[in-house]
Amino acid sequence: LTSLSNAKVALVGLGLTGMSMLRYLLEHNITPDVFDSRETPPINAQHDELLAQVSCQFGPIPTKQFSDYDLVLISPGISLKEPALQYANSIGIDVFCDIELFARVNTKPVIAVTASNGKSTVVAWLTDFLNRIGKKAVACGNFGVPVLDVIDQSVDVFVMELSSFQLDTTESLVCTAASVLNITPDHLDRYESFADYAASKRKIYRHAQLVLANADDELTHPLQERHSEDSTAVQFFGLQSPFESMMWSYEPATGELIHHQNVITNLNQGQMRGHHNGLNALAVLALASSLDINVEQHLDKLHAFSGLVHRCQPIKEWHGIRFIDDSKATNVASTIAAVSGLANGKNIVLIAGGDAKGADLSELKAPIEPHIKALIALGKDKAGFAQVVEPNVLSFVDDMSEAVERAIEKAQSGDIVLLSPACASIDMFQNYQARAAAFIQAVTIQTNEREKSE
Ligand code: UMA
Ligand code: ADP
Repeated sequence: LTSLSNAKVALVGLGLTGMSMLRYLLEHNITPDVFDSRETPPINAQHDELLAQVSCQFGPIPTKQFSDYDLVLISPGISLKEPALQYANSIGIDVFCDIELFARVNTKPVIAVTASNGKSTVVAWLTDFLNRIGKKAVACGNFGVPVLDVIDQSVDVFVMELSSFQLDTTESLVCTAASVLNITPDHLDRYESFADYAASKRKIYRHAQLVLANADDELTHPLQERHSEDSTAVQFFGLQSPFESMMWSYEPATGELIHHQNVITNLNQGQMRGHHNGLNALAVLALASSLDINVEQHLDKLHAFSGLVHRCQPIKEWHGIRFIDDSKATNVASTIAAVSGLANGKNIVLIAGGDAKGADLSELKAPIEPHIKALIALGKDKAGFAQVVEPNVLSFVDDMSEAVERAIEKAQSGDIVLLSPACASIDMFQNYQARAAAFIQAVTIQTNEREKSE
């Protein structure tokens, strides 16, 4: 950081990441100028004191704004396509995010995880597992804990969730182990192509001592992005398959978790369900092993994890109908995982929709249609669900309360009412937690009212 003490630094974004960068820079006697492209960014009163120490400029950022800066530190929510950032890049000004700043300063072990789906689950599960073993692990990054907020903590290992937005401007992160769990279309509104999005994810492997890739998903395999071919170990996890170098595998028919050829435990001994969680469990074991832990001695601790809220979480059972909150399913692949993991014949009443972020919703059709009794669509891109099911199975609604009302009408004992939107929530709600809260509230109120009137 000493190299920055005389530098002219701009900081863009006033969210969680922006405020963590600002706090960190001020603590190190670096005073940036602060920008946010919104006219009135949401400012939390607790940050007034920090913001009083810097010059702030809000609203559209002029293209040449950063011409005389040495460094532009950006938040992940702002696109690199923003003209002012494109221009700064084009004239050779450094533009990077908090993860790169962390990488240049950090000296402690890091395990880094990215994916289209399962990042938070694996990060939380691995952190839980390591802590139960007695290692001090801290989950951070896209997980909701900016890395500069925890960088000075005394830890054995940082377990870092990284988004493609963060990886776009991260060059020098050294990791004990790094994994891309899977890659399916997401965030296509921010990338030129799916290939660009995938390449951004694989940047996580650049300086990893151990690369963990998904045997069944070629896009996760390390390619030319790997720098130090010589010293990097590569392991694979995936479904049982004859893939030669696969070390960790999952047998969906039985739930067995296998290391090399040996069954070491069974997913069903714990509380996590669904094939996707079999794969997530393998990733936890493989990544923990990179810390020289003999995971086979601690399998009871793997099974102690009960999952994160809003990921296929049971809410209520009423008249034999199970209500499940999977509000965190913000893309097509996560909804496919939820429906195929939970379905039993044609018993799913699905509530879906929101901002599809440019995704092709018709890709839901083949995997989910056989399981869908009724699909209730809401939100900005609800019309896209006409490509998923036949018109007699589809209803359009305006809000979550109406969606739940319609779902209760359609469901019978033995069915599941599943909120798994395949879309972001931002068009109707503050975030996916608020969307879940609206679902849970509607389910609670409407089932209680029906109960009373019976
Ligand atoms: N924004 C502007 N103008 C600006 C700066 C931001 O319009 O100048 C908008 C963005 O478009 C976005 C919002 O402000 O809609 C928030 O952006 P931000 O970068 O300030 O977000 P933070 O509050 O710093 O939160 C970010 C991650 N959010 C995003 O990448 C959008 C959080 O991940 C992460 O937990 C946090 O940093 C700490 O690392 C959330 C997320 O949705 C959970 N991530 C995406 C995902 O998982 O799919 C990538
Ligand atoms: P992320 O942090 O990548 O968004 P989460 O762990 O929060 O991932 O899970 C998001 C959604 O994806 C949830 O709906 C969850 O049920 C589903 N999911 C979790 N793990 C996987 C996986 N390995 N493959 C596909 N879907 C998954």
